[in-house]
Amino acid sequence: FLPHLQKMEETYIMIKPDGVQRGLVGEIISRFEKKGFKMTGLKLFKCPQELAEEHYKDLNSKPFFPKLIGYITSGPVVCMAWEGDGVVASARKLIGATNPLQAEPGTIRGDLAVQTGRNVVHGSDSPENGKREIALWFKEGELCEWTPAQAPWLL
Ligand code: FUP
Repeated sequence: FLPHLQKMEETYIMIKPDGVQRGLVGEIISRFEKKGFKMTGLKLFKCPQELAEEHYKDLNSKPFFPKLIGYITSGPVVCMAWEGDGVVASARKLIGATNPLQAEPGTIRGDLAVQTGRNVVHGSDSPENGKREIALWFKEGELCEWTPAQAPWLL
């Protein structure tokens, strides 16, 4: 058992096309940075149809599925991988409820969105899905292992 070789918990965060179109990229990234999580992947990317369908495959029987795929593939998204203890649940708290009208003020959706179908950001719902989604959206070599130089106040 080599605990130092165990990978830290990670989550896949994606700024959806409305977030990019509305110029909210910096604002959204900033919330995760300020919280103190570590970014390990970042790219602007136009999502192909098949990838959108694979990412949301658990929802493929829902009536809103075709609209959801149309939305996600309508323009570039910002793909991110973030790492840290408890990052999956914490990121979902920062993001807020799926329906932005129910999301608490102070959360990303609570502050910046009004429609479920335009809720500006995605976050993985479990550590397993975090790994699955990072593997789905990033190629090997696109992720960056690094040690923050001067952040003892966060560790
Ligand atoms: P979340 O984990 O908060 O992103 O929510 P879900 O996985 O339940 O839903 C994924 C995406 O499907 C949401 F971000 C928006 C879309 N959706 C709808 O468009 N209509 C619905 O009724 C529910 C979800």
